[in-house]
Amino acid sequence: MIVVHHLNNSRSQRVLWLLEELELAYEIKRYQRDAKTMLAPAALREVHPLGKSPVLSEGDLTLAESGAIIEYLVERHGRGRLIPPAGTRDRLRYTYWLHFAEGSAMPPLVMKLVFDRIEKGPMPFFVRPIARGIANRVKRGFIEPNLTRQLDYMEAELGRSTWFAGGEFTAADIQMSFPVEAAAARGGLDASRPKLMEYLGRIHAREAYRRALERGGEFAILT
Ligand SMILES: N[C@@H](CCC(=O)N[C@@H](CS)C(=O)NCC(=O)O)C(=O)O
Repeated sequence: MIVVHHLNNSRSQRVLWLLEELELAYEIKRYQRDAKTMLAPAALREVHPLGKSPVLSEGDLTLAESGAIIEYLVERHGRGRLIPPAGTRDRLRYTYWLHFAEGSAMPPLVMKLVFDRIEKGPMPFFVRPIARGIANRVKRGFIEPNLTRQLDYMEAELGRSTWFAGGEFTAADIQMSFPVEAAAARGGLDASRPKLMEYLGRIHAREAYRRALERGGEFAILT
């Protein structure tokens, strides 16, 4: 049996969604973030040494990293669904976006979250101007220009095709959904980039996406 080690409000929502798209049977083992730190509980480290979500287990296999999990599920259980045919340009685009999501899109979004917290979080009054000054410089000089370039790029790519890897919905769209949702939540994505906003609308309208939300429970973008 496939078991998803599912942290509330997390990337493991994507794995539930893929499993729903593939209509596979699975169980959910739930973990709750610490209300103060928002970190995963220690129990998740008993499943995988890094204690991050998602983790998938099936028989004697334990697999972490959402991209690896998605590749595994599509290859092992997909029966050719949600992946462009091998050897095509769309297949290469599929691989590209599958990696881009966590390798390039997420890092500046996570950095934004961290530096927003430094800027706004509680701290001794005498440190505040220095901490805020540093956070501000990093955000303006590095994080925001990168986010803008990435959003412009993704917007242009969705001008080329309906989905990231071509005319058909693929598992790369499931992987890309998290950075696009995160960009809408805190990365400056708004109606000024209509292709990305329409893309989000198309994702939210999918039956399997809704079923995954029902099974997974609360879902808001945190990290
Ligand atoms: N690149 C990893 C990132 C995993 C990750 O950072 N997961 C977050 C949830 S979205 C997490 O477990 N956060 C809780 C913590 O760090 O304690 C993936 O795509 O699986």
